[in-house]
Amino acid sequence: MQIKEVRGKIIKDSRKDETIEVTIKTSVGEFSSSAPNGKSKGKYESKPYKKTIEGDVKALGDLSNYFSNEYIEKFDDLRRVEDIVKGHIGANTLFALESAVLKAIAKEQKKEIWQIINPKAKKIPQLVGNCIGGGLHSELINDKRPDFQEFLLIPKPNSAIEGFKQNTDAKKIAGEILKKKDSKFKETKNDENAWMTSLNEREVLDVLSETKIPMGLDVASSSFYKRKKYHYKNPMLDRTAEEQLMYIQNLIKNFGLIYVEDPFDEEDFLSHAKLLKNVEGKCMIVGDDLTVTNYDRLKKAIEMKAVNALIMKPNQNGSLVDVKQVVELAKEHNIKMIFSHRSGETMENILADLAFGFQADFIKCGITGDVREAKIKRLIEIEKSLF
Ligand code: 2PG
Ligand code: MG
Repeated sequence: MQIKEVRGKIIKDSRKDETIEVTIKTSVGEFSSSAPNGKSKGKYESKPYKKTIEGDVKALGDLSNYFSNEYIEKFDDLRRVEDIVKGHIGANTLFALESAVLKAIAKEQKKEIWQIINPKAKKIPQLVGNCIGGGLHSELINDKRPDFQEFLLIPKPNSAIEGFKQNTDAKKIAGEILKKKDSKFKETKNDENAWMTSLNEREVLDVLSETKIPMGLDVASSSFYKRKKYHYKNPMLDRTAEEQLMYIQNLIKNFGLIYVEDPFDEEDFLSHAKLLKNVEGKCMIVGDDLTVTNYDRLKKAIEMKAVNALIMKPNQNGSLVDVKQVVELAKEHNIKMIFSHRSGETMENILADLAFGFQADFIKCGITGDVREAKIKRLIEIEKSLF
């Protein structure tokens, strides 16, 4: 397959922020892909654009003719695309470009995208669904919201289709309970289509417990960590790292949590390690802002025994070649992998192929809403094609 032309276009994501869509014209047709946008971003993520989104669109146009001599037929050939564009564009643009290239390779080979990554993939990742939200993704309701960003449901059914059903049913139930318990509840949804509430984190966990589905948290704690303290607003109190450790440990025990993402600030590998030591075997301690889909950050987290699970957000890095290396490192060290959406999403559904192709343990992509369901539906389609 040869790339004859590359162009970028500015589109809007689900939050109405600008993002990039890349289209390539190839010997086997035209293919487009778009990148999502984060809001609670890790400090160490790659920059989404070299300088500006307009600058990246222009750079793609300028480089458009440079691809025509390359013959691209397998995943590792993405390296040759990177030789041409790296240094000229940012992570969002690179991710969208490489995704479009994977679509073209799959088309030429009459295969699915996941087969280009691993034709022997078998295991369907388990769903992680954001049911109730707080933090940076949610508005204040009567001046209140939970300080934690995401309250997650992690059903353990035999199939993606059944997991999706369990999550959507449970989300409805959670909405009914919120209506009774939260006098300010207005049935509004946040950036990721999760319920918004004025309740605090323990009250929300009480609500979710009633669904009987295993629960998790994305604390996204870097977003409320300043001057060595975690500043809670609901209720108003500050916790030191030591107090945060005890608190999170108590929540894991009392609510039987099986998953906690970013419980400590993105610089604090040591507190993660202390927590993991105490809950190992019971709970996944998940790096997101801590590890930012970056090989060196994951290596450090492994050396310090800071995490036993890892968020993989391809656009935190940009390069799918690097993503593959991070996947291999995680597998080598038995680190569970969660491929994840961003809070600002598009209808792009390649996340499901990446999660399945790389044989992730989980896929985190919300529960309802068109941009979230696009990924789940693609996963269900893959599942059906296996039988
Ligand atoms: C997260 C993500 C997705 P954002 O923190 O895990 O839920 O949020 O895309 O805003 O970084
Ligand atoms: Mg996160």
